[in-house]
Amino acid sequence: MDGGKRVWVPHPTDGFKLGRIVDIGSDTISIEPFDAPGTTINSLYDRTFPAEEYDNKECDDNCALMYLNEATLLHNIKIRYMKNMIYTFTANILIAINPYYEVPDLYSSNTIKKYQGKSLGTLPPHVYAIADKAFRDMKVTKLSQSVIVSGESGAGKTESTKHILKYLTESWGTHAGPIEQRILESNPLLEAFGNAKTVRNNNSSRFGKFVEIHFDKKNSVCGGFISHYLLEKSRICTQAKEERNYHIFYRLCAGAPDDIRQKLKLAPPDQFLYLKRGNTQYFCGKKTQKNLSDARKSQQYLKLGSLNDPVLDDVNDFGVCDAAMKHLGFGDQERLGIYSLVAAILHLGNVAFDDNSDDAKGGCSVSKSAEESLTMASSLLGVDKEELRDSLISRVMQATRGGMKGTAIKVPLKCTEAANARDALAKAVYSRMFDYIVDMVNKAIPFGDSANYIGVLDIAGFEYFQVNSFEQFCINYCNEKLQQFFNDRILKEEQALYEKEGLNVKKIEWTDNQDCIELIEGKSSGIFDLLDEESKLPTPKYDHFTGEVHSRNKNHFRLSVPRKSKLKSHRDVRDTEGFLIRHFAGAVCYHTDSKNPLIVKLFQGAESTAGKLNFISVGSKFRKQLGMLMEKLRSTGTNFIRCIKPNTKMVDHLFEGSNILSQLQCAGMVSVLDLMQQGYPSRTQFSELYNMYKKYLPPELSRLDPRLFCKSLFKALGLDDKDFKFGLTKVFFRPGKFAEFDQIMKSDPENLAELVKKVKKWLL
Ligand code: AD9
Ligand code: MG
Repeated sequence: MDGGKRVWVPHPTDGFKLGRIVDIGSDTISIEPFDAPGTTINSLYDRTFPAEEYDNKECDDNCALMYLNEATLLHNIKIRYMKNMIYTFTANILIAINPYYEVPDLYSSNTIKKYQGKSLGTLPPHVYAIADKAFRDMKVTKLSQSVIVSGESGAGKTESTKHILKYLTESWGTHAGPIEQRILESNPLLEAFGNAKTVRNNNSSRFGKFVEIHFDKKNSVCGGFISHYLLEKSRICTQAKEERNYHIFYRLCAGAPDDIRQKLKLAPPDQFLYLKRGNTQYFCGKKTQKNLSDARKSQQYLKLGSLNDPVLDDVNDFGVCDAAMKHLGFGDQERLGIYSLVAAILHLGNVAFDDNSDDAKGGCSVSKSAEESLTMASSLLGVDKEELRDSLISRVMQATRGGMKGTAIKVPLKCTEAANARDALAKAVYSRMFDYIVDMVNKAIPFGDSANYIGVLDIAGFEYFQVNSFEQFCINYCNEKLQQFFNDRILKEEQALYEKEGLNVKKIEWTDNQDCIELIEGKSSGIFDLLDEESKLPTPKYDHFTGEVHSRNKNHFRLSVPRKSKLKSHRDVRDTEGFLIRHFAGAVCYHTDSKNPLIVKLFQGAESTAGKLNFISVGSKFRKQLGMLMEKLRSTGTNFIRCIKPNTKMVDHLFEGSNILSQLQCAGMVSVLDLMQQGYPSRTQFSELYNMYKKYLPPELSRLDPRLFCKSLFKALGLDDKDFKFGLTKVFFRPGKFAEFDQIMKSDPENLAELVKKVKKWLL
């Protein structure tokens, strides 16, 4: 770091700002930013990064940069993004920025053809390049492959996943044969039931999925299979402000044919309580006062429910979803059955209760005005109306006498308890229906003689909100596991490769998150086990559970008491309202208080068998599912795609640097660069290098053995020994050095002739 040198310094919104060093202090460096001459910024040494020589130079692979650091990474993807190059490699990892518009010709059939059979790096970075690599690796190694697509909500995971599936099925299917068609058609169907409009994404997936495309011995598509994870259940009953329930509800209300509409007593969305918790007004268009009143006047309900997003067309989308179901073999009766359940949930949501204040027994009853809703709900669910009423307003308790089970007695419920019971029923019905639909889709996709598969994982990234509950806890736990897997595969394997090739590079450290995973899934004092233990107590309590989490994990680096409720004394653990976990991507406070009870969520997973409550917690189920998924991932070759959301406005060509930087940090990209900066990020097989350049050289030199050829070439070029290392099968370059070498090789013929002479001389 010398005076006058171009450097990047941290900037609150852009991420980094470019400037020139004007003074070097003992703790900080003073920089004069290029866009504000005459001013200076003081920056810490370890947050100031050397900049590339030219502002507008960009490269396909971040590893080819002269300086590998978070600032040059951010800058490289920025200039590429602004030129519509949304994909960039970092070695084999693909970074994909959501363009928020259709980039011309990016996904055409011609483009698909172009990428078939091409080695990574020979064509511009693309999601197809990763799909093709997975396919080629599967073919060569006979090992199943997975593609892990990650990123925050709206970053483009689901779109990337669809492009991979299309690439694979279009390239190696039987050309729009029934298998491929069904695999692709499962998307609109699952999205109708599992996606919703949120403030972050108009089509946000509220479940995770792992889609496998199976190939036979001849490497043709022969089947598919979908596993799904963690459907968000809270959305079925309430939505945050400006958010919607699952698409299917609005689509059914808006697009169902008249006979179905009458049979199911469907009404405009604003007549159903479950559909309007997040919204005050339903209409299309800008939210001006005039529009609001016009919408109310015209009573355009069928287009309603799309909030201020004119892109969503519920009428049309109902047709698309219905057609997808038909193609997947859902008959008229099956489809009607599913729509009936959807409508049943809507009517159930309108069942309101009144407290029986004058009744000595207490309890509540279904409001008079809600009788019709109860009738519709029970008839569509196919249960007796009185039985449904009973199950909502009372619960059955087994009395015990002297340790023996006595008779069952009915305990009346209060209004709020009855409403909870109603919501729990709605969620249980919906989530089971979702399971059923995925099962049906899997049955509809043939599954021939599979030799291997390529699986694509599209699962929510690390997230935190103002209030974080069990759903965020599970998602973030999953992301901890995936991060560890990423570290294992990329960082450990990189070092293992150096070792295998005998490079003698010193060990590089990275932050291991095993301790955080242990805190969550560890035996007996881990949070999941404590949750299960709590559920087995006669009267589980959220505050007792929270207290246990803290007292059983005292002084754990990853765990704290949320600041608001710092304990007055160490014995006073009961005061806590939750816990704070330091995840790899940031600290998140999970609430376990009564407004957002972890325990209540736990009991949603309770299954009643033979009169006995048998608690299979949502947590245990997810933990088991995730364990199986990790097992699968470990047994496959892996490819990573890191999706980046460019801005929170969801518009094209707007690069919010600081937000993007933190996404790159969360995705582990910065640690990868640190590793690469200390190591040898560019590498090629001797034979590949030889093939690449032999055409520039005369026959007597191209006859050499590839390793000798490379050695003599490097000597002749006078490359600095520090810039490269010869391994057993590959030559490795320090950051930026391969590009320099390539430039020399491809420079003018006179140079080359001179070079040939030198190589010959060196060989003699
Ligand atoms: V969530 O976690 O499910 O909320 P995703 O899946 O990461 O999220 P999604 O793929 O749904 O995001 O992308 C959000 C929107 O961005 C899409 O609906 C498109 O409008 C837009 N998008 C994403 N990728 C592309 C793309 N490659 N080209 C054009 C895109 N538009
Ligand atoms: Mg998605």
